[in-house]
Amino acid sequence: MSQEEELVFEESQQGVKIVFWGPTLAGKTTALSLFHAIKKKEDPESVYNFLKLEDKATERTIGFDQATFGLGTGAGKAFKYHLFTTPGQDRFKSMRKIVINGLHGLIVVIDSEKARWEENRESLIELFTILGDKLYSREVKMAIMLNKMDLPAETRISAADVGRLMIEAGISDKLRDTFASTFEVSCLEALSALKDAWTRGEWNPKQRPQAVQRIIQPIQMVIRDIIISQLQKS
Ligand SMILES: Nc1nc2c(ncn2[C@@H]2O[C@H](COP(=O)(O)OP(=O)(O)OP(=O)(O)O)[C@@H](O)[C@H]2O)c(=O)[nH]1
Ligand SMILES: [Mg+2]
Repeated sequence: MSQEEELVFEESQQGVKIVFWGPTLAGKTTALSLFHAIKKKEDPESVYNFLKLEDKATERTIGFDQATFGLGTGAGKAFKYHLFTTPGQDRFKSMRKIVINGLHGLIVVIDSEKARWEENRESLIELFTILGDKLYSREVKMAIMLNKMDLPAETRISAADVGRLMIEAGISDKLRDTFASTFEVSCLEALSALKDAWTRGEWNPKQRPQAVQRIIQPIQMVIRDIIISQLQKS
């Protein structure tokens, strides 16, 4: 990490931290970029920074992506939350361990493409190796994003298959049923809906296109769950 990255990283350890986890090419950076673009459009004052560290040739994350947002109004936006993505490629295992450290929330991104079953399984095994029983403790607020639902049905898995994936990774299916809801999403469709609406000059935060809303929902749910749990503690 460069000095600047280390500084960003250290500062973000002080706020609420939510991490996107999943295999390479699952869509973590795309999901965070979408969330960032929407916040910037709807409430630019709530957006603090967005750092993307990717290999320009392959567009894969080579460090982590990090975006900071504020909640509330005016000076009250002092409550900050930081969204991170982990780099999914094999060679960044140690970086993933650093990024996930101290998290309050987790968005598990699963690539719905059938051919990526093994990568999804390995990514879940690694997550469980790092977090252990913390995964079930409700201490970490969690949502599962099953991405790329735009793929033809015969080439992708559905939310119903996520339980089997969990079990094959040695994680209890309870994680899906009790601890974290599964959201079927398509970042690609969300991106296209966003572009269409912006080209037409139409945007109403209360009536976001469905595909966009599906991306926002799990992230907002995790943020809300963290805030509720912090309020209950104080
Ligand atoms: N078909 C389809 N492709 C998608 C979708 N979301 C992302 N992609 C594509 O998948 C590729 C990888 O997306 P990224 O967001 O960079 O993946 P990542 O999980 O951040 O990957 P790493 O940084 O390597 O861990 C890109 O080419 C995206 O355009 C989706 O919903 N559907
Ligand atoms: Mg990435």
